[in-house]
Amino acid sequence: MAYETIIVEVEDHVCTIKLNRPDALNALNSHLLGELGDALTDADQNDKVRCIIITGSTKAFAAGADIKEMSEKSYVDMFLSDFFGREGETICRTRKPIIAAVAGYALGGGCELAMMCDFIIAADTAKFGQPEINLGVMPGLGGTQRLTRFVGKSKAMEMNLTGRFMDADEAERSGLVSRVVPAKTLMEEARAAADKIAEKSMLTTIAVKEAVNRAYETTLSEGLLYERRLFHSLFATDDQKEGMAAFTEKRSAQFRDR
Ligand code: CO8
Repeated sequence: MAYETIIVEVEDHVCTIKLNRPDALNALNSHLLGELGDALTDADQNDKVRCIIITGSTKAFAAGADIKEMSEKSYVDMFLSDFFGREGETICRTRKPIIAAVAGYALGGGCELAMMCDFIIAADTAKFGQPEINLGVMPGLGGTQRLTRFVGKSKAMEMNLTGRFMDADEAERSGLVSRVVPAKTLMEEARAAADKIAEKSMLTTIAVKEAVNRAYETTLSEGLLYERRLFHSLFATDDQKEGMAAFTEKRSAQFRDR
């Protein structure tokens, strides 16, 4: 499909989606988020794709929701259109793993988009922030909720109340990103992680993603039970037999998603 605000490439088993509004530092407007949702839905339905990477440019992953698109909207416009509600849900409904490869600014909706992905690999140039307060608004896609779960109340509160940016090292120390890599190797590192994920059984990949995400939605005892039941269910699969046989026979497993 031809897109105007993103570039989508499927190579081997990895779908890379590059946000592409360079003149606006990849600001997220309705058109871009609509295209991103379509691309994620396609990737989820494409049997060839086993992992997805979302990235931006070297200067900006995304500098937030598009302020120019929002500035003249009224409360009624925002409420009746449920502004960005559906788009956010489409991203979070994606079943295949999504890696955010972040260089430069990930601000406002950009930081929130990165947090909707399954994990974030940051370039050493990355800067995260929720500067909405400077615009007389507040986050609307998870900046007060997901950020608090990632980095704890104190840092989330400070970032949201002051608009202070967090650099890549602080983001790694605080648990916002899984690791920091030199900017020039960002895509290589993200691709290597995606290739590793692509080797696994899709059955286990999706089960792991669902179980980790469940940790944010439920109590520990319910989460542990959910995890254990999923673990038990994997013994109904050929891939469990293959994975354990391959270990015993000292060879690589050949998973078939069955
Ligand atoms: N929206 C629209 N345009 C933008 C945005 C943005 N968020 N960010 C940058 N741009 C544009 C600039 O207007 C400029 O365009 P032009 O040349 O036509 O004036 C171009 O990108 C380059 O930007 P700068 O010249 O400002 O570049 P600098 O390197 O000087 O500064 C910054 C980079 C620091 C990133 C600066 O651009 C900036 O502060 N941007 C805004 C950051 C921000 O406030 N983000 C939060 C936006 S609000 C939000 O995300 C809410 C999300 C919740 C929505 C959910 C609803 C339910």
